[in-house]
Amino acid sequence: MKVEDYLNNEIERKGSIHISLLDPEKLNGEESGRLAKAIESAGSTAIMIGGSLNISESLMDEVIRNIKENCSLPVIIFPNNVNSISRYADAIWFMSLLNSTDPYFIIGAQVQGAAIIRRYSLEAIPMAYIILGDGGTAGIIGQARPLPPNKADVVALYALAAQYLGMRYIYLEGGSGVPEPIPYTTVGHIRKLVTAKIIVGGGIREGRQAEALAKAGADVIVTGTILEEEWFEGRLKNVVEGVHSGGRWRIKKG
Ligand code: 1GP
Repeated sequence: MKVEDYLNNEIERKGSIHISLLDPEKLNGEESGRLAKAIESAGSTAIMIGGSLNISESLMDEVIRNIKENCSLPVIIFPNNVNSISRYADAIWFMSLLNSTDPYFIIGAQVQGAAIIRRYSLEAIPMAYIILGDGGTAGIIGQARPLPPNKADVVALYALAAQYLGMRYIYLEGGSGVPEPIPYTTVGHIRKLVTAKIIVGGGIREGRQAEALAKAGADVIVTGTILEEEWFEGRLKNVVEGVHSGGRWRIKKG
């Protein structure tokens, strides 16, 4: 089954799903295998691989091969550039950083990456990437002009434009490791306007935050930084439970 169909089915079944993000720069092969097992047992639906700094294709290859040996979840590349494309992944977010000031991150890297994706027969899932607030390292590297997280009406128009351009997933990025996630009220406002799937990530550390974002309309919640803590398993489970509880609420509400 295609990864996009799998994600859509899981969203339909659970209301909202959780995806864990691993940054290859911070891992070696052995660690990534151990983390992948823990991620699967915590209830994540998929694993995303990517980071903003020091990524190479060989590093991506090594980490993805280890993950695939240790768990059965699909692996989706979350690219920062063309050097993130590995033949061993199941799919790649084919993403455009819509609020970048540099055309390279809107369409330039995509033109270069398209040939590689075709050569590796990777499934490309079209996704709009919109950076809000601080934006973390992704905002700096991607030359983003960050959108204020409380300006829901402006963010919503970016999301609507993305949907009209045919993007089926819209990622609202608050920035990895930021102190607070984006406001759930902003997610709720965008939910009313678009039917495309909404992904929310950046600064989510607690089940209650994940639950509020899912209830507001996030189809996918992504967390990465919590995996870097020594005893992360409890916190990860708590976040996944929050996502699924918010998802059940969405299904009930209809
Ligand atoms: C970063 O949104 C993701 O791209 C995850 O953020 O590392 O803060 O969980 P965290």
